[in-house]
Amino acid sequence: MYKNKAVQEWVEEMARLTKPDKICWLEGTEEERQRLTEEALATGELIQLDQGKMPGCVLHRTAVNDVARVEHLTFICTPTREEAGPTNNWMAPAEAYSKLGKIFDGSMRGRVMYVIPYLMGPPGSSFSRVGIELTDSIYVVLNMGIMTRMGRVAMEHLGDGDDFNRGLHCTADKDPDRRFICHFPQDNTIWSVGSGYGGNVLLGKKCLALRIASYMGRHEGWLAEHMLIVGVEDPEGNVAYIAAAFPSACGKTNLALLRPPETFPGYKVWTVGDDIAWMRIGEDGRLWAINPEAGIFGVVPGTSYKTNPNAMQMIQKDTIFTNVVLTPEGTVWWEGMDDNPPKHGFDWQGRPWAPESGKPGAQANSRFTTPLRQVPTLSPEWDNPQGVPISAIVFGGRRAKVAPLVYESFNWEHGVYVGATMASETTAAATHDVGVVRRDPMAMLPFCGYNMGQYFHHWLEMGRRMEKPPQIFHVNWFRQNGDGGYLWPGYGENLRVLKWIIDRCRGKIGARETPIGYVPHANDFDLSGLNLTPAVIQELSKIDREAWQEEWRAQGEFLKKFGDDLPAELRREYQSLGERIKME
Ligand code: GTP
Ligand code: SPV
Ligand code: MN
Repeated sequence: MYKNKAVQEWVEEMARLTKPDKICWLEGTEEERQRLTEEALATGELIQLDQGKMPGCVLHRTAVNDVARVEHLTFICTPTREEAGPTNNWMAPAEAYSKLGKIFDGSMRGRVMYVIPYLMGPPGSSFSRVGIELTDSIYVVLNMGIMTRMGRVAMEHLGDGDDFNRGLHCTADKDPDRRFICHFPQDNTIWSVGSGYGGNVLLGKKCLALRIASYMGRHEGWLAEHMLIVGVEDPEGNVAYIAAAFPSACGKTNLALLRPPETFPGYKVWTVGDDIAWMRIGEDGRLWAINPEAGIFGVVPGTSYKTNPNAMQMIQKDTIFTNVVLTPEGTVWWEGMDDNPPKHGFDWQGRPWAPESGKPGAQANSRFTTPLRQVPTLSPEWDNPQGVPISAIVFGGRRAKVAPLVYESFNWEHGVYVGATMASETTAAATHDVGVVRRDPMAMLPFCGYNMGQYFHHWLEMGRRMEKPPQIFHVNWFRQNGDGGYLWPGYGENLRVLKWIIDRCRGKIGARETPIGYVPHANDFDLSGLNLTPAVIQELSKIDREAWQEEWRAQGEFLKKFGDDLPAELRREYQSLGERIKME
């Protein structure tokens, strides 16, 4: 149906391998979406929710052993191990094609192969990239239809060229022993088999827009980052854009959809993106960013009218829920939604469930998929082909201790060091132990498609090429008191921190110099209307020298991994930090 020869030939080749009964080319129309939804409802792949209360909403349950990204089964397949670097799993391309080829062989027998053309980024933008994903899963098709610009629009962007990502996915038997997510950056190719979950299978997202795109960015002089993009408008109408990298399930969607507290009249927050930013240097010497996605694949637990009213509003219609509780009324529920769980219902596995059981009803990494156009705070600039100019880059993570609420780096090189050494407690977004502190440079540890030492070089180089680089900050919403409670109220109140960051970028206020960076003067930080005791404020902003010496040693251990690939600038930053935090 589409005339592009390169696409046709590749689809035929993949069909010879996977041997589907039928090939279905997708156009991205509403009629097509409805037809596929009905098919999936008929087979039980989707469950319809109450269409009066939640029009267009459906529920999907994944296999019990298939609920998150699988970092240990994710590979970068470059000709040499060196190119993948010390933080990635590596497999030689020939070995990967042969190993996965055997699993793919005949894997779509009796099934339909859907051909999903999709565009990452606004049509006509020089930022944008085309991918074609082949899959046997309607759940994947419907999610890609929300998360990307899918169908004819992508083929039109591609024209008769052959510059498209070749993505092959088959759900197969979901056997974790035969599950692999392989990336071939040199071939602009992704092969994913044995999973039906999120980041493993929606190939436009982590696989293309981060792993493959970061490799492209390195060669073409731009950045593909695990960052939200948000605009903050002050009462005078000035908008400043911030890009922020937090690891998975550490608050990007929430910050991107932030609703200002009542004590901030006149402030508006504009959502551009909640997970991924592609950034280029503009002719004006500034950094410009687009969101390549068209939807939100958001963490469900903890989402409520209190924490994230914008998200609650937008997921009442045309949303796919994955692994949440089904109530007897045909609606959904999850831990942290409200204090009124249904008396009984069905848990994420479809088993009868009651809150008294004491067991969670929703999976810890349950998700919603919603089109960006339903975001109440969507920025009018969200699909501007030029992107938006970034004033500040913010790194952050979950740290019960050590990292203060906010600090600013001394300059770009120091900021790159802060990003390269950032750490966070692990979450349920990937299959591994939860709550363990690990280094996660720029929140890209699981997503950098090449040698991370070279990635640090690339960041430093981008800084040198910019006349007006963004200022770089670090935040931590998750510092805890002795009882495991959070010291900082978070969510909407995070605007107070963003305001300080923007005031710093505009040169409106000074700051106090500490060994780790600049921190707010008490008078410059608006805490009006917050019920925080001076002791809590002090604890939130405390920089404990002993804890920081330990932190510095841990950073040094981590940086050793990169050997000669570690840039000299970061070695110097490490030494200077060591000097600054020495006890008198
Ligand atoms: P990914 O989609 O996995 O990349 O996650 P994300 O970075 O977008 O995280 P998200 O905003 O979905 O938040 C993850 C979890 O952290 C949710 O349970 C949120 O309720 C919680 N969270 C987000 N922001 C805050 C905050 O400021 N304070 C506290 N205490 N929790 C937060
Ligand atoms: C993340 O884990 O960072 C996500 C969810 O955004 S997934 O799409 O599964 O990667
Ligand atoms: Mn993410």
